[in-house]
Amino acid sequence: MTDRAAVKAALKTQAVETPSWAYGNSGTRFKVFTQAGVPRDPWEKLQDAAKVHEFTGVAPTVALHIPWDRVDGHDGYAELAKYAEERGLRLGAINANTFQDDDYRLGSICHPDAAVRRKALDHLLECVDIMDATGSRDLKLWFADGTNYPGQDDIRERQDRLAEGLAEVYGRLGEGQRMLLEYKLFEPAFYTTDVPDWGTAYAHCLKLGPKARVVVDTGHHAPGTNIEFIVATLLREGRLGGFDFNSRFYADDDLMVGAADPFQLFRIMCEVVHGGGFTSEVAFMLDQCHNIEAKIPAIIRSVMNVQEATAKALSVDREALAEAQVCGDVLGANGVLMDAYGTDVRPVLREVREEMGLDPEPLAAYARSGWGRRIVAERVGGRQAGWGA
Ligand code: AOS
Ligand code: ZN
Ligand code: ZN
Repeated sequence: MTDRAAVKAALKTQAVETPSWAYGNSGTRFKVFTQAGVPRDPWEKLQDAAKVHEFTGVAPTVALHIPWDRVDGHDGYAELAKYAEERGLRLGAINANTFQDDDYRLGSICHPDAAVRRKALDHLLECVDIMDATGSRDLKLWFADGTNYPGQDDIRERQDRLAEGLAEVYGRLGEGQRMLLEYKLFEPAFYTTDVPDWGTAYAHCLKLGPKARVVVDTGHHAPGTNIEFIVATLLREGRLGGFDFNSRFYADDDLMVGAADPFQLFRIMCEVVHGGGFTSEVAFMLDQCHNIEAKIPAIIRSVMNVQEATAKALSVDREALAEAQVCGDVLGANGVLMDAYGTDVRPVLREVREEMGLDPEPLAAYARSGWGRRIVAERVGGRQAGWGA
């Protein structure tokens, strides 16, 4: 049997990092459906993120994206960090962007032109400078680098350029800072992606050193991939840096995590809990684009979905499971896991929220707060909220 008090205690330690870009307008390459009241700058993004944390109690950090969240110089980022702290938040991972400049048409740190590689590396080094100012632990690197046609570039030489660039940035990391390397099977490159899978990311991290870890974005695999196997293996090797949680039906859809396949999310969290990954060493980040749904409630829903999968994973009767596994009791072992998955954990999560001094129903509480109406009135009404509001 599992200890209810222990499950609740663990749930109270949970921390889910929300991404700044999930609060703003975003969409697909076909259309961005803009929404009234979305943040106009990083300061307003933090105002909205503070609401997610206020009503969930487990979303204390916000990932930034450079240049989307660029502010003026070192002092500006220190001001942003202070603004976050005044709202009960901390700034989280710094996400680099080497995929939107025209110069990056043929890649960034894997580009055949050394001058373009230099430009990309200088941006990555700037992101580490920003981490110094914000106190962030993690530099998150996702490279759109790749090729669209056989013969376009040398696959091996691109790996050499990647290794050389990562090594330079790794050497810049300060005490307590980490590099999180994120892989993605395809998109926007369609023939080769220079960091396409967990094996490539893992191999580069091994060469770099202990500060380099892998990020598992749950939308970045071929359909049917056993993601929990990757999670178990990276945890076992001490190289799981974190997650970019979202869900997908077909590709990197960036939908609300748990919305497409809650059973897969449960299986992933089972390996996290079983592998000792339910600690601050693993960053539980969201990476989502809420194109048609209201943003703040969608992020609250995502956080709640991660909590529910975690609560179910914590409810697995590990003794009974191990016993059944050792005996080769296939149905018995599967039954133990399915019993946990079938457990309605909403009551225990309501208790946890009440014990944390929160409303047991975050979405209803947020709706009653009127924040959604207020930001439309304030931000659409033209008052430049900006920082210090
Ligand atoms: C892109 O598909 C990746 O998921 C990135 O992690 C993410 O979208 C990006 O970091 C946002 O800047
Ligand atoms: Zn991602
Ligand atoms: Zn993605």
